[in-house]
Amino acid sequence: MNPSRRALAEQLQLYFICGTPNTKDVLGTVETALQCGVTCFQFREKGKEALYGDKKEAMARALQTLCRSYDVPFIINDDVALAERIDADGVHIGQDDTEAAHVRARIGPDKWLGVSVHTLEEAAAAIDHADYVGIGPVYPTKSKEDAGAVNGTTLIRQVRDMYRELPIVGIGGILPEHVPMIRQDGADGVAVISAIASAPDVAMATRRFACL
Ligand code: 3NM
Repeated sequence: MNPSRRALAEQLQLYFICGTPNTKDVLGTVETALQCGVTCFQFREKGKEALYGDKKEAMARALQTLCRSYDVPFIINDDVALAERIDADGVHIGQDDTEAAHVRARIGPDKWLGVSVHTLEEAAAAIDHADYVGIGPVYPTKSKEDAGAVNGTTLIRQVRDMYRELPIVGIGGILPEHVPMIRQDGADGVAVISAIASAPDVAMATRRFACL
């Protein structure tokens, strides 16, 4: 694997995703998670109680400042304009969001672009533009209303077999005990919302992932 891809893959080991709909205290939750070993963070502000406009931007900036102080990449879900405005480290998009080629053209070669894929065809379409792909849902999830069919680690294995150097994160319903198998089947890391954001003890939950 080339060095920059290797570095990116290592940075994806424990990828925490969170927004205001996922916890009452986003800033406190994210700071604790950063202290306890999160290696990448995505601000995903989606759902009924999501912030918009100035409030969303203020929250993004506060989270970005936190991530910077822990030297952890700060990625924004879907909102390319916000990512550009605040100079985020990258953008993550799903299949229903703006097309990967278009986002890459906007953000340039130096920012990270992550794409969620749910089939081999989607993976094949993403690889020309994406720095990494998120593959899921590995297990059932309550955090994404329109999540597709659960595919376990089958698709991760297939994508890894076809694209040896592509950084991959597994996503969807992942708990610490799942991590060894997901890695063994080809993912570089795991992306997690509820197992950290909804944990009664965020520090302990994050450490359980981080020590794997
Ligand atoms: N994307 P949790 S599953 C944001 O399959 C997201 O692409 C998915 O949250 C996909 O860790 C998912 O709480 C939700 O299950 C992940």
